[in-house]
Parts: sequence; structure tokens; C-alpha cells
Amino acid sequence: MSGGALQTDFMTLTRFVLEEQRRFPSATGELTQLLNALLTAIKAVSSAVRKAGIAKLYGIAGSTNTTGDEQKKLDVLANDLFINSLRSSFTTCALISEENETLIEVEVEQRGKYVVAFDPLDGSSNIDCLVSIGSIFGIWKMETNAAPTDKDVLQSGRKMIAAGYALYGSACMVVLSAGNSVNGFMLDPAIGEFILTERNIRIKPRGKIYSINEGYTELWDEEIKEYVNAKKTSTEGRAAYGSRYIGSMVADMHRTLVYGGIFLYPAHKKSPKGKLRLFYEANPMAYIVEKAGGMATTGKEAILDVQPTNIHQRVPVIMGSTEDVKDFLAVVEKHKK
Ligand code: P6P
Repeated sequence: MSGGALQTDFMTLTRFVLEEQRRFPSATGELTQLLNALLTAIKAVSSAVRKAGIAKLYGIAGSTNTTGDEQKKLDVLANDLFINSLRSSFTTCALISEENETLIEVEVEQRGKYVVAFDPLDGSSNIDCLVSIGSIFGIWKMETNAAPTDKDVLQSGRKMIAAGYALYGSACMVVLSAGNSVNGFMLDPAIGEFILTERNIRIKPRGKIYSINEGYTELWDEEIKEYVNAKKTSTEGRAAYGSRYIGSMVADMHRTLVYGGIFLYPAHKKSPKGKLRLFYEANPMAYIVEKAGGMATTGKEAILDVQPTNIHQRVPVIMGSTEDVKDFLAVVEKHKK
């Protein structure tokens, strides 16, 4: 039929995950149930973000979170949406949120086997000026649905069974991997479903864009200065890289996934461990990048191999196209000598 005819056979995110999960005999459908709960929260956040100006949801909530960031009204709203949706899905036993100091336990009668770490609204400093923001999530599966202790949840990103993010930009898109390929699903507001639009996303082996906040240049270690200068300098047969920095990790990382290149939020003199959080920013993004064929490192080890010591710990983040990350690691190696 001609273009524009009504679709009658949508590949929705739910259907895609169901079909993918059925390849695992042990699959119980619980992960699909969990992801549906996540999608409900994401749709509600997307709706709130789009009408924030009208609903007077801009501005600060008058409180601060674990990071010490002033919480925006939308931060608090998004956090409540994620917690309530996940708790009532009967699939989770504990939640880790950027907005909550301590581990969020799920009541025994609602408990399942999954632990979800999430940043409900990442990049909230950009909310009031309409720059793209996002939600980030990582999912681990416990052996039992007993109430996990902090120690139980302190698992490396290598143990995640799924991860992804939602981008609230010119459209609302969810990028997800449930252990195999990375796929992009665009929200069709007309039917409230996430439709598969980018199958098997692969990151280019080398890009042409570097992404870092150059306002911190004087605070950087020497290897970062040397690496960034090298990206700014054309060499035989290779033009200087372009610079792009949005200040919302989800937006900067989605561009890096789609166009290739490298995103860096390194440690610096004022943030000796880096700024970004391991559980709900670095790990999920590293999972997606690695599943899409890229690399994600702290500069010392793969981000997914970091053995966590607390649920809000920070790590340096360098991730993106493999060749660009390998260039960085070569500079680090050189500085060791
Ligand atoms: P800076 C947003 O606050 C965030 O957590 C990430 O989304 C983003 O990559 C980073 O911080 C931006 O930090 O110091 O460059 O403003």
C-alpha cells in the first residue's frame, strides 16, 4: 500500500523483547513486565517534560539530591514516576536512584528478582532552556527475591542483564539492549507505543567528533590535555575533529552512538573521581556502547569491570568509537612511562 497507510503490524518494544526473550527457555516474561513498567514511567516523564512550561513544572523544587544538585520539580516528579511504576510491577526487589540517598527496598508482597538503577531525569540543568534531557537505567537479576542488602546490589556492570536510556529530544526515543543487539524505539504519541525504528545500532569504529566540557581545561590531567589537543589538530590524511558538547549525557551519548566519536567526562582537580555516577550513568551507557561495538573505559579499566563500593560512586568516563578510545588509552600508556 502507498506510504502513509496505517500500520497494522507494529514492531513495538514489548513485542520485540518478548520475541527476543522467547529464545531463552528460562525466560518467564518478568523482564518484559519490568520493561513495560519502565516504559510507562518514561511516557509519563516525556509528557511532563513537554508540558512543563505550561504546567509550571520548571524551576527548582527547593530540595537537593545525593549529588547535592538542586532538585528541579521535574526531577522529583520523574523520580516518583519511576519508583511507583517499578515497585508496582512485581518484578523488582530493590531500586537505586540518583535522587535517593539509600537503597529503595520493595515491600515483600510486591517483590521480584530484579534490581534497577536509574537516573530518572539526567541533565536537569538543561530543563528550563528546552535542551534535550533523558532517563538512564541499568538492570541486574538477583538469585532470589529476598530483600537485597547494599552488598548484594554492589555488582559490576558486567553482571547487568539489560540497560538503556530514554531521550526526550525532538522526539522521545528509547535505546535498549537486553543482552544482544542495541535497538532504538521511537514513541508514537498517537498510539502511546515505542516502535522499532533503529534495528541493531552499531557505533562507527572511528568518528569525527569529540565531546568534553572544555571549561575545565585548566583542571585536566596532562593526558587529557594532550588527547584533546590531538583531536583538534589535523594530521596527514585526517581533518581535525569537530567539538560538540550538550551537557546532557544522554544527548551527548546518543549523538556519539549514532554519529561515532568520543565522549569524555574525565576526573579533574576539582572532581578527582570524575562527576558521573557508576550505577545509573556510566554503567548503562557503557553497556549500550559495548553492545554496539564501541569501548567504555575509566582510563584504568573497562567501566563495566569496575567493582562498586557504594551505590552513588563516581567514575571517570571515556567512551565511544573503539579507535578513538584506543587513541586515548595510548596517550595514557605513554604518560605512564
Ligand atoms: P558539566 C548533567 O548534570 C550531568 O549529570 C550529565 O548529564 C552531563 O554529561 C554532565 O552532568 C554535565 O556536567 O560539569 O559539564 O555541566
